[in-house]
Amino acid sequence: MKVLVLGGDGYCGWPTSLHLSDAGHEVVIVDNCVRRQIDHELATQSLTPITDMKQRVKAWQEVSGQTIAVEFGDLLDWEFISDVVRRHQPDAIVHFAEQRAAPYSMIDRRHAVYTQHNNVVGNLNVLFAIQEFVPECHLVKLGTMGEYGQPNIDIEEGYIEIEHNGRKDVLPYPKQPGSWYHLSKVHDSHNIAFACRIWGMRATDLNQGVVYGTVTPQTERDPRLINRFDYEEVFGTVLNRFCIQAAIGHPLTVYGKGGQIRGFLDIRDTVRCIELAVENPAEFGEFRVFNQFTEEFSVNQLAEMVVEAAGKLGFEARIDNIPNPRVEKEEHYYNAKRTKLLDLGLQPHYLGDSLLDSLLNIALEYRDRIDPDVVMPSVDWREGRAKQRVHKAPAQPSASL
Ligand code: NAD
Ligand code: USQ
Repeated sequence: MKVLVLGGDGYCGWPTSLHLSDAGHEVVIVDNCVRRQIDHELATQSLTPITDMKQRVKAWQEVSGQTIAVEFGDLLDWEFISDVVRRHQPDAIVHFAEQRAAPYSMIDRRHAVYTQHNNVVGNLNVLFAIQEFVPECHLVKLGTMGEYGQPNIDIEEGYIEIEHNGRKDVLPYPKQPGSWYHLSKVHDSHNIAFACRIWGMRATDLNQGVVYGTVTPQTERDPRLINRFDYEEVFGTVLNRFCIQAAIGHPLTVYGKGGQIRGFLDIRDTVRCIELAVENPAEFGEFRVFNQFTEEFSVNQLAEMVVEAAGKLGFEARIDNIPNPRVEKEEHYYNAKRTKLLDLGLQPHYLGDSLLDSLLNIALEYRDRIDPDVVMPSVDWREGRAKQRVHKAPAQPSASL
């Protein structure tokens, strides 16, 4: 199949591009590399030394014999994205290309507006490009488990049957997102569902949990193929952060009581889930929703697992419950369904000793690249304006912001 990977230079998009290419698909990466600019804005860098896009695809061609084409450009630019879709005529479009950090969206008004503008308008352009140039194309869109929030009932996969005043219907599951970023994903989901209803488009919304790890069988094949690993307070996700904190002797930063439960998955499962969704497309007119995670953990559980794994490797890690910079439930019920990807054949990598060891070893290998000044959280959900080291303007300022 011919697959466009929007956001193919990012943390999930790069290993997915390699995985799909390795599986025999013709891959075209579309990216404006804004994530690399945001590293400059935040005065930080990936823990792992990533090479630029040109070197990455050249290295892949050398080790695999496969070509990955690259289109540099912005999804907000209609002329660009419509031209790319028209020329390539993809069978599937995998859409990762959004601003994905909840804290980034909470820095101040400009970052909130940037996030929602980038994500919602970029996604709308993709929908219109499919409708105009490739109406049979299957859209595989990355959503997030955080769209649902943490309700006091079981979370279903996208839809829930409701009985009200003696009548029943199957309706979209209620959404209670926890940041301007997570809200942008809800808006995307509504727009995609509407496009499926009015145009007969086919789409899969993958409500992904928090991803950890960095290595896949393809990225291991050459140092130039290494994937990014975010660890700082804005883009670093919790388990990756705990591993680098342990590696530099920084207390593990559990926010608040640490009873926050989330769905998690290994980056190797991310790439496999995308492959499963691409190779088993939704029906025309169907807005299909999968919950994409493999295990649930509380933040406290993860911190304790890292302390234990570090101890086995011979170094001491300790936990510090710091004031929670976010507004979120710290003790709550959580039980989310996740059967549809398993039914399609997903065989999860569960978080065990060997996986934690390998995460800690990566953190130790690159510990000299860790800047301790960007570890503690400084973006506060209650503030609504920047008061910390984060720079004043989003990476791609626009006159309208
Ligand atoms: P990332 O920031 O590493 O990658 C996103 C890529 O998209 C970057 O390379 C960036 O340059 C590109 N991009 C952003 N806006 C663009 C635009 N307007 N035009 C062209 N390119 C643009 O993020 P990631 O961690 O790889 O996440 C990918 C997707 O998966 C996101 O949509 C995110 O919401 C979702 N997701 C991620 C996680 C996670 O834990 N990382 C979990 C759940 C869902
Ligand atoms: N947390 C800590 N300490 C830390 C960092 C985080 O206790 O040092 C807590 C947070 O308060 C939160 C939980 O860990 O309760 C998860 O935070 P996170 O930063 O790992 O993940 P989150 O902000 O939810 O966002 C990430 C990705 C986002 C994706 C989302 C999936 O950045 O793109 O959508 O995970 S989900 O959480 O299922 O919505």
